[in-house]
Formats: sequence, structure tokens, C-alpha cells
Amino acid sequence: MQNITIFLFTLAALCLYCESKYFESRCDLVEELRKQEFPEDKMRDWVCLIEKQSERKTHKIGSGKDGSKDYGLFQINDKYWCSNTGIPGRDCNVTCVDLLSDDITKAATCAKLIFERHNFLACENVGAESMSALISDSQPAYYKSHQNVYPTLKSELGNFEPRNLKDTTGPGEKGRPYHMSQDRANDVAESEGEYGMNIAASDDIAMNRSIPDTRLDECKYWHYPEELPSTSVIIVFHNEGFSVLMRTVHSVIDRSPPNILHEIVLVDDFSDKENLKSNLDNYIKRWKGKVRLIRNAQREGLIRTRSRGAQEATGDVIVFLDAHCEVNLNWLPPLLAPIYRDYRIMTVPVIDGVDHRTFEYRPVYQHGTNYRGIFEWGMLYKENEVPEREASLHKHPSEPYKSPTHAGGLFAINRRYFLEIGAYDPGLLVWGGENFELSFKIWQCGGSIEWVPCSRVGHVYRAFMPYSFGNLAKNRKGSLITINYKRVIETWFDEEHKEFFYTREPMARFLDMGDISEQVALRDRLKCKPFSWFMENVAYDVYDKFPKLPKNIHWGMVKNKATGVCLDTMGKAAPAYIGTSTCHGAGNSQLFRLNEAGQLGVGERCVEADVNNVKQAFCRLGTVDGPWSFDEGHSHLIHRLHGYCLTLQPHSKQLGLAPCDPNNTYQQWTIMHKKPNW
Ligand SMILES: *[C@@H]1O[C@H](CO)[C@@H](O)[C@H](O)[C@H]1NC(C)=O
Ligand SMILES: *[C@@H]1O[C@H](CO)[C@@H](O)[C@H](O)[C@H]1NC(C)=O
Ligand SMILES: *[C@@H]1O[C@H](CO)[C@@H](O)[C@H](O)[C@H]1NC(C)=O
Ligand SMILES: [Mn+2]
Repeated sequence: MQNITIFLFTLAALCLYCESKYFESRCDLVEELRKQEFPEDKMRDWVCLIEKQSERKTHKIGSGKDGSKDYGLFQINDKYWCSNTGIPGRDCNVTCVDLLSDDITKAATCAKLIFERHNFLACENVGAESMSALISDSQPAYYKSHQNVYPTLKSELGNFEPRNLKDTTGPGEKGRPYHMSQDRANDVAESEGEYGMNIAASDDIAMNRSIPDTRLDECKYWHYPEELPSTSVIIVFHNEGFSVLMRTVHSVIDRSPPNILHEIVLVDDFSDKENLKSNLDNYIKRWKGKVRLIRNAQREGLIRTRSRGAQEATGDVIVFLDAHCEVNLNWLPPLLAPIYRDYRIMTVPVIDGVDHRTFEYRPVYQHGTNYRGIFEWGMLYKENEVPEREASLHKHPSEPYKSPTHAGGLFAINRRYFLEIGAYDPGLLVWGGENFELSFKIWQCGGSIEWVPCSRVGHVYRAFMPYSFGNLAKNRKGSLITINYKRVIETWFDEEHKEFFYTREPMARFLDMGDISEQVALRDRLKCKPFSWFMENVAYDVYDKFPKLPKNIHWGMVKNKATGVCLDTMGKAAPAYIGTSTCHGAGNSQLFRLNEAGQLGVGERCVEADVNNVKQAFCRLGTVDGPWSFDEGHSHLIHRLHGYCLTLQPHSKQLGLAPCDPNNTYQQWTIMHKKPNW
């Protein structure tokens, strides 16, 4: 009943715009419509769920609790909107004038349109008096902010801290490494091969095993607001090991306050493993609906599957977890507290490591040192110790702090906010770069990202990725991930910073990134700040590690005149020797760049040399220069050391430096690239 009251209030408020004679009739009309189309129990959802599905240019304005109904407003142009009430023959063309129409469908649609226009994502807590104020305020009415409600650090144990933890023994208990006996070596090898992790070991470890508390001691004494937002934990999986997936779920159920944990949504991205079918359906029945399973009808990839999970979830906050995690003690309230205070804060837990072979649970970061997410210009994700400029803003090392980016897998965000900012760019493929897209979008469009030291989540780092992209990669030329990066930087970077990306990834200029006009339109519509603002105010520590890149003078394959072979990283982990192999023109391991400051680089590595060796090592952080120059006349690659030349030793075929000799074709190189035949 309360919901209806709110609804009527809202309509009454809308009618501040109307002649008073319309006041009653509008409300009556919409009430009538409500009766026809929206059964009582669906009422709240109809009024209160107004979501943007920008990828389809659709503004979905309501759905039944069971998700079966689909009402939408489709924008045709600036002025005309079309309402799809889901009933054939009822589609219409309305402008706001129709608020005064006698046609109840038009009027109601228009009311909804006004909600939409003014970002009334929902109508909770919207009273008649506050309505006009809200129209001029960009803050959506839905978000009840609790601006000055911060957690407090006290001397007694925190209000959400677990009490009476059991002391358990058994394989992997307390997060200890579990070593399997030698006679199981075959099982281990098989599951490592199939899953990239030792599922045989996982199967022996209790679903509800105990893990060590890796938090700072201080974390136990924080007290959080009692009425934190209801939370849906979304876990996307594709052919995950059953016990690893279920241990993720068990840990969330066991270590989250039951009244705050609204549900766990498992989204199956079209797995084909037998034990993830009816076996899984049956297993989750024990949680009596608290754990829901939805399945994609075809492979969609991580990014789109996550967006789907967000659509389907019904909690106020969504938390994304990978399908191979174990959440640690009292992990959830610290993640929710910043969002409770400001719905535009996205929060990120600190990740611990779970060994893929022994399932040992251990911290990956040095105890007490806080890191945050940054990036380098080739868009590889990097982390940096929290700089003084940020650290000095906090009294306690256990407090959340601001971070420019996040690693991607694990984070919490207000669900409607996530949908309002367009979720993930639906043009991103499979995975890669979505963490940056979301990070830049949030920061540039008025939100922020905080890392939360008191929220710890263990994550299994796999030995390798055990599945293929399947059809998702079909018909795509070039690296999928680089295509994603290109979409992201073309949408969010400014001209100066785009150049750094293309300097670091020269082949990316040729990649077809598809249509980004919707992303650019979103950026304009949300009036997002320029990338330079982000660099100056948020990601200022990027330049310390990855300064602005000088231009490339030459880039491409480095081909030896005498032998016709090309320099090649040989796929080795740095530091390693550089080798040579048949020139292939596909970039990657043979794509070298010589910049104006003398750095000869390949990927994020730099070429270092002395008389006997030519090596690849990670470029020294904070530097973009180097000892190399190219003499076009002689085709020499000259190293500053004695002015020696890069040489392929005729007999050993090893690379080294030698005195320059213009007649020695083993010292002559061409640096060239072809436009790839994409
Ligand atoms: C809505 O109006 C536009 C512009 O007048 C028109 O082109 C379009 O066909 C109309 N759509 C519907 C569904 O009536
Ligand atoms: C896991 O569950 C079992 C069976 O209910 C119980 O005996 C055990 O103590 C639990 N382990 C932990 C760490 O709570
Ligand atoms: C290179 O070869 C030319 C012609 O054969 C010869 O005149 C010159 O001296 C040689 N230079 C060196 C440095 O060996
Ligand atoms: Mn993962």
C-alpha cells in the first residue's frame, strides 16, 4: 500500500506542471492504467525500475518482478519517443505535451518520460514537495545519500565482525597448502590441463574451509552503518571447476551478513561441462532461492555476460566476483559503506592469492602496504604504491583510498548507477579493457573508485586460460584485446593521450574498432570531463612510472640485410636474450620501436646490449629514453657504447655489438612495417 501512496504522490508532484483540473484526472488516468497493466504485486517494480539500456538506445522503464514484462521507451530523435508497452498496436509517438493528453497511455508514457529526462531512476522517497527541487537537481531521486555517514573506528570489536569462529582441521583448512599424494599425480596433471588449476585438490578441500584473516588488525574495529544497501553478488562463469565455483558461493554465504546479502546470481556463459548442468541446479537448491542461476543461450563473453547479470540482479548494489574466489572475513560491509555514503563510488576489495596447485591462501601484497591501479600507455594494467598525495588524506592505513583504475574482476557498484552509465560498452569483445572503460567512465563522468583495504577476497590465479573464445573471435582481424583498447581510448582519451597509445601500439591504428558513436554520445550526454582532467587530478602518478612517450622515428620489423631474418623476442619472459627468426610481418614479437629519445622497445620491454649480448628487459620505470640511434645512410643501429653497431654474428648467429663497418651487411638493418592485410 505504501508503494501506491508514493506513486500517487509522485504523480501529484508531476502535476505541479498542470492545471489543477488535470491534477486529479492525471492521477486517475494513470491509476487506471496501473490497474489494467500492472498487477498490484508488480507495482513497485513498474514505477521504480527505470533503467537505461543505452546499447539498444532503449530506455527500459519497468519489468515485472519475474522479469517477464518489458516496457520501454525508444528514442527516435531528440523530440520523438516511442513507447513500447509490450502490447501490439499500442506503440505511440509522444512528446511531453502528451502529459496533458486524454489518452491515458500517452499521458502515462509521458510521465515516465519526464522521470527519465530528469534522471528519476525511481520514485522512492519522492514526495510532492521535493519533486520540483529534484527536477533542477541532477541527483537522481532514487539515491538516498547519507553524505556524512562514515564508518567509525572504536576500541571494541566491529559491529559486523564474526564471532566464535570454529577451529577446523582438514585438507586446505586455515588456507594452508594442500599437497596431494604422489599416487594422485595423474589427477593433478589432468585437472591442471583441463582447468588451469588443480581441481582434484579443490575437490578434497571443504567447501566451507577456513582461511587466514589477512587484514590489518585495525580492520576488526571498524563499525559500519547498520542499514547498508541490499546486495546482489554476480558470478559469471564458463566451464569453471564445480568445487571452485561452489566454494566461491559458500564463502559469500558464510561471510556476508544475511540481511544485506540479497542474492547471489550465477550467470553461466554457455558452459558445456556435464557437472555444471542439472548437478548445479540441484546443488544450489539448498540455498532456497538465495542463489539464482541464469544461463546464456549462446556464448557471450565475460563483458556482455556481466552486463546481463547486472540487468537481472535485484539488489541495490551489485558485486562482481570471478568464479574462483573465496571472500575473507567481514568482506562486504567495508565495500558497501562508501557506496552507502555516495552512490557514485565504486569500491574494490584487495585481492589475496589462492595457489592454483595447492589452494594455499596467502596475501599477494606486502602487509600494510597499499597499492592502487594505474596503466601504461599500451593499456597494460599496472599497480603503484599509493602516492603521498593520496595517502596523506587518510588518518588510518585501513581506510578506503582513491584509485585511478581497477583490475577488473572484483568490485562493487550501485546497480542503477552502473546501468545509468551504460554498464560496459557492448562493443567490447570477450574480455580486456573493460576495466579501463569502466574506470575512465566513472571518474570522468562524476564518480570515483575506492580501494578498500579491509575487504579482502582470495582469487585463484590460473596457470593459463583453459578455454578458447570460440565463435566470439570469428571474423575479427588483429588482436581482440587491442581492438577493445582502441575503442576505450578513442572514446575516453584526448588527442595528446591517444598519441601515446598509438606510439606504444602502432599497429592499433589499422584496427577496425567498429562504431563508437554511442559511446561518444554517452560521454557527451553525461557531460564527462576531459581525460587531461583525469590525468591531473586522479591518475597523476601514472607519469611517474610511465612518462609521456616521445614519438617513434621508426617502427616495424628489424630485418637483417645479410640473412633476411628479423629481431624477435622469441616469446620469452623478460629478462631474456633477443633472438632472430623468419620475418612474419604480424607485429607482436617482431614489432620494435625506436623513439626520438633513443629507446628501442618491443611491447613494454626495452632492448639493452653490450658486446656479447642483446637483451630484452622491462623498460626502467620512469624512463622513455635509451642508447640507440639509426643511421639511415649506412642502415646501422648504433648503440651509444663506443658508438658500436648492432651485429648478427655470422657464425654463431648471436646478436651483439661490434665496431661499425659500412661494408658488413650483418650490421645492416631495415626497420619497416607493412599495412597489415586486415
Ligand atoms: C514518430 O514520429 C516520427 C516523426 O514524425 C515519424 O517519422 C515516425 O514514423 C513516428 N513513429 C511512430 C511509431 O509513429
Ligand atoms: C563446515 O561445515 C561442516 C559441516 O556443517 C562443519 O562441521 C565445519 O565446522 C564447517 N567449517 C567451518 C570452517 O565452519
Ligand atoms: C669497403 O669496401 C670498399 C670497396 O670494396 C673499400 O674501398 C673500402 O675500403 C671498404 N671499407 C672498409 C671500412 O673496409
Ligand atoms: Mn579470475
